[in-house]
Amino acid sequence: MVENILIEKLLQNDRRTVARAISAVESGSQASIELLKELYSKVGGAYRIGITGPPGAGKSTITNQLAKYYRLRGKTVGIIAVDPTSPYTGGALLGDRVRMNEIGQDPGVFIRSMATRGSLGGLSRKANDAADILDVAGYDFILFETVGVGQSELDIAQATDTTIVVLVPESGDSVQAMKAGLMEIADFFVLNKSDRPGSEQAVTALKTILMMKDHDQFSWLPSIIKSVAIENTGIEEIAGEIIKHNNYLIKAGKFETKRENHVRNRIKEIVEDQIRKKLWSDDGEKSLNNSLEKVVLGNLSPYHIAEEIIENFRKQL
Ligand SMILES: Nc1nc2c(ncn2[C@@H]2O[C@H](COP(=O)(O)OP(=O)(O)O)[C@@H](O)[C@H]2O)c(=O)[nH]1
Ligand SMILES: [Mg+2]
Repeated sequence: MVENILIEKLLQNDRRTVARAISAVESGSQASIELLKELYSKVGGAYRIGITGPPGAGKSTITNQLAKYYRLRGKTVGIIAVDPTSPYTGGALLGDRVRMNEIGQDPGVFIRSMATRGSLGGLSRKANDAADILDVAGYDFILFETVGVGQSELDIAQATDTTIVVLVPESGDSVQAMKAGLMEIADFFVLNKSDRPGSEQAVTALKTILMMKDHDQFSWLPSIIKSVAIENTGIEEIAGEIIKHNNYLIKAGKFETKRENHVRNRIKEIVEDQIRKKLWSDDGEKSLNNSLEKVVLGNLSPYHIAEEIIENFRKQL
């Protein structure tokens, strides 16, 4: 049983409790799993937005501006930055401390950075668990900033209600994005740094690629919004497009199915994580080491050993 007082404090958005709960879910402790189980009936109020794209495209700047935009309208914002180079440290945006401090010290904003390096998988589980904590604490919007490289980062950005892909006018950016799988996950695009030359050409190139995708009159066609995030230009349009996309999901009856799909993926991930953990516990590693000799001596193939390990694991269950 999880202490009621802890849940009470989370529901009241007690900052220290929220921070501690997020650290706990990051560790993946059994206690945190019990907490997440108990909280789940209260999850679902927050609108989740993924902001992804290549390094340096302006994701942090857009996240920052969008958070300020929502704050000015009385909404609260949780930010989960899954970006090793993300300049949110201690609630401050490096090189831009003043601006970030404004939102970093705002009690209506909660910023959490998550390390990607050195984390032994489970990144997407951790990000989603942390978002559940923020959701229960009552944040209206949860913004996930992730670099659009690497499968788990794409997974995180996609496991949201609306996914925004941020690109810049540099030639070939949209081709790179296509290769990185960003085209498939975008609900809409933001062409940031539109103060730079080539932004019109970049929009045209992007449109051409988008029109090549299968679509009919019922499809949601991702639009392209130009922004200059450092000047706060285009932020209102981004917020507007998020609402438009949300309305589309609801009208088309896709909102619930989208969330159901995310839950399905999450369950799979939890099951796989836990099986992997159990499988390669001390005993699993030991029996693998013992069996290796048989492969080295040439008696058995890796497939033989794998079958043996699976059979032993099955017996343990
Ligand atoms: N010229 C220009 N620079 C920008 C714009 N938006 C962000 N930047 C700058 O681009 C750099 C990278 O931005 P950041 O938000 O950290 O990118 P991220 O790596 O995608 O999170 C920073 O120096 C920003 O100040 C923009 O619209 N125009
Ligand atoms: Mg960043």
